[in-house]
Amino acid sequence: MILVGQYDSPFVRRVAVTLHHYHMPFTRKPLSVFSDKKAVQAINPLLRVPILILEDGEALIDSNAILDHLDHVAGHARAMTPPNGTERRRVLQACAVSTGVSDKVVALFFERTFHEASHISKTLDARLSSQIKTSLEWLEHACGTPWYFDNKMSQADVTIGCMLSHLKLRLPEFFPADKYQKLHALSRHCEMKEEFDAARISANETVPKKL
Ligand SMILES: N[C@@H](CCC(=O)N[C@@H](CS)C(=O)NCC(=O)O)C(=O)O
Repeated sequence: MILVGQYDSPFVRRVAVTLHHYHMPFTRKPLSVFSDKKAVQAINPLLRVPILILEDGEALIDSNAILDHLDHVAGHARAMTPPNGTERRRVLQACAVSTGVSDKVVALFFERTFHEASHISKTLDARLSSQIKTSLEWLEHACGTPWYFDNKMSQADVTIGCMLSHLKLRLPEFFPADKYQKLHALSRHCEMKEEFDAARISANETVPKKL
């Protein structure tokens, strides 16, 4: 399998961490949605990553659809998203809020990076900022220890861990050291795991200053 995308994307990284956790071999093509536009769009019309190219050449897009496939291949006993019931709903809801935060962080970072200061929409900036803040508070409130749902690592941990490392990279002011103590502890716990370490962002995986 080939995973397309850079690890500064929380969506690409959640797929990579999951692949490592399941010990599924893959190679990576760290294409950029900016500097490798043509190559990415040739595989995904949305010009987005992650893309996972399967052994037979089929290209899967969207991290949720990719993880659904990987869980299926891993089987119920190993899948990090429970197969059904309350447990499944809880994990999927935590993932939905967490990937939603990442969507808002990407949108706000793009708004601030790709517009001249005078062209940044103050109302949009305030809306995105409030969505990020209230969602982080929601996640902090429900966060357990050592894992999000107490004793068992799940896809919620992978997704929240990747969301937090991306947030710290792009908009660190939203995640101060003296707030969100449970999420800080979860982030540290995740980043110490082998599968997170194997999907570390390298210095050349960046976003250009201009579009
Ligand atoms: N819902 C998608 C979101 C993927 C996403 O937003 N990827 C970003 C990278 S962080 C991207 O490729 N953005 C380029 C663009 O949309 O122009 C997923 O879960 O895979």
